[in-house]
Amino acid sequence: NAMLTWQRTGFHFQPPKNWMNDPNGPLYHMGWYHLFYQYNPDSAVWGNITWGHTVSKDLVNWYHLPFAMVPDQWYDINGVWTGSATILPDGRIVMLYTGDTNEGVQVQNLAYPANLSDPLLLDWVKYPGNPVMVPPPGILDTDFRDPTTAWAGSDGKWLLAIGSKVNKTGISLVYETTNFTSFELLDGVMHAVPGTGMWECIDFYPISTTESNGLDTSINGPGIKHVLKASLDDDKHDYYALGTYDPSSNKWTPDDPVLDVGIGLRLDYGKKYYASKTFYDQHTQRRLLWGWIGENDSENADILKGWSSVMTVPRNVVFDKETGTNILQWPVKEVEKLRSNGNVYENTLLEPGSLVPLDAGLATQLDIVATFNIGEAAFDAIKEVDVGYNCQTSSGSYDRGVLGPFGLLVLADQSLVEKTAIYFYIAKGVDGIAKTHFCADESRSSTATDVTKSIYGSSIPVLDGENLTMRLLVDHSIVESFGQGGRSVITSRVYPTKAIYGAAKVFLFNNATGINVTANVNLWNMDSAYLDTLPLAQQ
Ligand code: DQQ
Repeated sequence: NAMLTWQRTGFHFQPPKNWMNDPNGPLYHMGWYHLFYQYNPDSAVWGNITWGHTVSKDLVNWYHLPFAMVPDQWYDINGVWTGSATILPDGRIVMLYTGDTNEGVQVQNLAYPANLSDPLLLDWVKYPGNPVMVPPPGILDTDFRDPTTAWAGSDGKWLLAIGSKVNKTGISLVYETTNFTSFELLDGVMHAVPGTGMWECIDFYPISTTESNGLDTSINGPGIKHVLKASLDDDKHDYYALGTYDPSSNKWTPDDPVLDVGIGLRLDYGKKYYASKTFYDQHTQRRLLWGWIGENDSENADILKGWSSVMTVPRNVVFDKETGTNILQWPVKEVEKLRSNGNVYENTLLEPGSLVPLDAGLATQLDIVATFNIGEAAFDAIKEVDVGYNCQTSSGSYDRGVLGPFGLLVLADQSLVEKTAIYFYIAKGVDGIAKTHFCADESRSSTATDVTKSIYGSSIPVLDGENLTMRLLVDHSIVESFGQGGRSVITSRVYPTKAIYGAAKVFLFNNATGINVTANVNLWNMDSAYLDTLPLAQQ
């Protein structure tokens, strides 16, 4: 079926077939980036969880390797679940992961490469003394999972966090170890947020408030904040907050309690973005982020097409020095080498109600950067409008507001029966202060009926004098959209039936009634990345 085949991506990582979920244990070793992932070898739905393994030299082209770990021990026979890597100062690699035991208990296990001098890290040894951590008193057997990368504490001790919950309060437990075989639970919790439920896949790392390089997970001190991220099992979204970590009390405190973990900022406002994980790339001094993007189609469709889920393009994470309130996420610069046939559109005037086609050639794999300038006089004249605007409850790109929506339509067919809209929408308070929203409208992305189609997004910080700008990575059934340099990100999964192959088009649109918008666009076709087995010559 051509339509289903078309949905496979050209430059987003996917296994050759079957089910994938969380990214696991990302690391850089001897010239190779390693990514492990939750994988079902037998079908396109979750189960039999095994660690898939892939490597890349450039974060763009990926080689599929044999499984790193399979469920074959009593302590992981029901699944080799999510884990993280720690690289010790002497170069050893420690992998801690959750095992679902023969009795359905969640325990933490240790594994390590059999041969550290193998750049591909093909063989993994499970520590014979596993498990190394079992659920502590007061924690349910099914609420204890996903160890983080460890960071160095005092006196040669290592610390790591594990997500859990007590009643409906999401918590982060911290364990201490010297040898990664015996662990001690520290008193209290590093952080807890009532009402957020089970915290899966905690991610915890330092971020520099002054420099643009990433930091090794063990770094702390002046000019550093700590990001705490949890994946909320109850609502299946990833939330993060910026805060301060005090190792002496083992407490992390959010900068702003209103923007605490699970109630404040989302890592990605897409419907499907979950279980993300960063690692410190010591090779290029970057903090790189992977996220798992599930499907919005039906399980039947997944079985028919034989696969489910893709990974985001890896994103570089830095502190947003301009706002001071959020991180910035941006596709790693390596993906730009896939750009070809660049096209520039300068000062395209978009009057109210206008629609302008962009000549994008084969528009199924694209990188688009678009900047929008607003006619200032008209904008200033408008005092109060759409104060209560909210992407989720709006009619999306079809709205005709005074100051929005305007943006891009991608994966659109010529007659616009199908289209995915990424747009800005500006609201203004009585005080005349603008609040900008960055939204994705999938509601008309497909004529298929077994597909969830939503409108979502968030408000996005826009500083005085800034233009509105968005970058879109379009890749068949996925669109990653970065607003204002990555202050807010929205990943969409869409399933066009008409706007596929040569029929896929791109348009600029302005449905605002009260303003002219001038757009500047850079658009590139994206070549496909290599996503296959490792050629013999490379081994
Ligand atoms: N996926 C894993 C768990 C984790 C969940 C199991 C998050 O370890 O909590 O596949 O998606």
